[in-house]
Amino acid sequence: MSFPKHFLWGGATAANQLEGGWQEGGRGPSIDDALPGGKQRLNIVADPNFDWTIDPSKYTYPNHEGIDFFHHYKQDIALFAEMGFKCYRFSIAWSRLFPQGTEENANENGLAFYDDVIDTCLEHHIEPVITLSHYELPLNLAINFGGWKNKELITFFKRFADTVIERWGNKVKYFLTFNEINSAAHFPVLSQGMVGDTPKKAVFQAWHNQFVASAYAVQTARRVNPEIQMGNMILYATSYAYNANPVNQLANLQHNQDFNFFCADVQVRGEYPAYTHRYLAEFGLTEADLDRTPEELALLKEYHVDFLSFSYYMSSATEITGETKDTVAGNLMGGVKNPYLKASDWGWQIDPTGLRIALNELYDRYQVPVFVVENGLGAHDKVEADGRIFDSYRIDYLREHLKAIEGALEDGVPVMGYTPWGCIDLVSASTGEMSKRYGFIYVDLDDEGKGSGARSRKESFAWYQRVIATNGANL
Ligand code: BGP
Repeated sequence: MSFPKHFLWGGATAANQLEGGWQEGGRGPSIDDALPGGKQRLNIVADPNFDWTIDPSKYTYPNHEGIDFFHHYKQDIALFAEMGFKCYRFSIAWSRLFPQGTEENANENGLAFYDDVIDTCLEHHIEPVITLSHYELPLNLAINFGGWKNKELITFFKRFADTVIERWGNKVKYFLTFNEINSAAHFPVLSQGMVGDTPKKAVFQAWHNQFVASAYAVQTARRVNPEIQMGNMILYATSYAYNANPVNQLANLQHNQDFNFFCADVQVRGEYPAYTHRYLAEFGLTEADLDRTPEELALLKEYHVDFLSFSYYMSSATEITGETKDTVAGNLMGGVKNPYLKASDWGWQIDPTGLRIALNELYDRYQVPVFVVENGLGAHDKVEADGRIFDSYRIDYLREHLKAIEGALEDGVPVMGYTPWGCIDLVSASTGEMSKRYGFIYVDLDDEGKGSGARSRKESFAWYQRVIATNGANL
């Protein structure tokens, strides 16, 4: 079966990882500006002494400088158009519109920037797909409000989301509320703005507050323009039981409930799943430990999302019986090593078949359209003496994952589109490195921010251009 006629081919980025211009146009600092780059980046999750003060003099490249999209967006969007993008997924930096997160009115300079980004997309017939919040809470809301565990953030987010949807909801049809909302199970710092040894109770409360905030955004979209399609966004890593031992099968089922499904169950179905009490109990908590009002629960029920979007990079395996000690070095979610899979240079296990399984599992469970809004291979690219970049490994990775999507379409899953991650090289979320590259477009910057910043087309650029031009017939 071929890809549907209006399949949304495109690419995905996030403001904090590419925009730069971090002190321009009245933008305030976000949590990402204060995070260290390099290997220690996510270790701060467990560091109770992490010094999270607003001190721009100590910010190190590259989190806040990105690839300077702020000054190159016209050129970059033109390159996306040259590849034939039908859509472009990007995020709005909350602190560009509300520098401290608490202001009553949005910053006009920030609005003007996104006016132009959106109009530039539309001039190129590229449909914007906007992520409202992608790992860049205004720093003030983390330091002085304690991040998402604080219910006041619902009000601040509502103001931000209302501003975005009211301003652009007649030009933009697709919005996602929170990027990889479930990733807080592992990294509450990025998606919930909470550092130190975060108690699980805070993570669950923060999730609840984000669910409510997300439902408010859906409510606003319904009011502004009924044509708008609202999506949630989860990190999905297909998970297998390591073997046929029923104990491992049960552990895997519960892992899937807790990690892959919990947030989506609330955001798509509109209510907490039956296993919530079991999940909470794993951490010594009960449902009474959460502050959830009847009005909030009614809001979740009424304003659930229209479609489900997810990132897919890897699969994992569950084994609790101690039959193997082989863990996967670097796999983002840990787990044991799957002997049937190879891994990327960062240890992420590559599994295209797992994407077909993911699409089926998600559609079977939710019965709403699904959108693959991130996928890709982080790799070290080599620039040849003549400036060319041969990234056949990236083409192979993407081709196999597209075949998996084709398979899922054959299975009857309504897949809306495909936006590979980091369609232009940008800063890595987990490591803060520039040298972990995903793009079709190379950006001449290294891990210290040295380089010309010039853009060039990799081998994969022409490949993806052909894929889109043939609507996936020629992979
Ligand atoms: C997802 C995030 C992105 C992104 C991507 C690749 O988890 O939504 O922001 O960066 O993963 O991860 P990394 O940059 O760590 O390689």
